[in-house]
Amino acid sequence: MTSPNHVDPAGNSHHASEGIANAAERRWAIIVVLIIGSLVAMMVFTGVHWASMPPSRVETVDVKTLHLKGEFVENNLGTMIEKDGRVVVRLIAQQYSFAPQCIVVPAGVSVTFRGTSTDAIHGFVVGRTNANTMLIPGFVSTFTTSFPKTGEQLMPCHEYCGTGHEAMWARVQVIPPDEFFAKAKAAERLSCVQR
Ligand SMILES: [Cu+2]
Repeated sequence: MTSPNHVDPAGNSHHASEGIANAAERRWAIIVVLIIGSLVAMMVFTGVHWASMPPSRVETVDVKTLHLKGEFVENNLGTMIEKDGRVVVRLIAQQYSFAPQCIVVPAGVSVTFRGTSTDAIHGFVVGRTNANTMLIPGFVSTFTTSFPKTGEQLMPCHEYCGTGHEAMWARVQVIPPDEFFAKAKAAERLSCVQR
């Protein structure tokens, strides 16, 4: 049964409730504009401050011939010193391991990582450092960082890639730069030492 009072005898309450609704709508509109404004401000700040850009320069690589020719053949993986003196680590992720399984890098020196995947989307993070990227089949992921402290770090896959995902990890040995460059003189490719 409907209430007999649904029409206000004074005729004013309709206007009053409309006023309350308008005020609430205006309040929420202001809150939404403030949220959007702060998100845009954050985007502008991070874009300018960290010089982050849209990924317009996308490097691609042919998954089918990855192991046969080019940059990511087996004997080109690992840490190397390029002709221009840069320290470059090349690695491949596949279900469910990294190649190489152990990476050696010098402490306090810029190191460029270049990696890709042969199958699913993988990723890695090195210990508690900011070395962190995704590895996507067909694309080359690259970043440059440096490791201030020596020691061994775990490098787990951090993108769920299948049933063996939790067992997918490698190690990163950060060694003193003089030790690193002495090793580098003796060999083309640097491998981890058993400690
Ligand atoms: Cu993985």
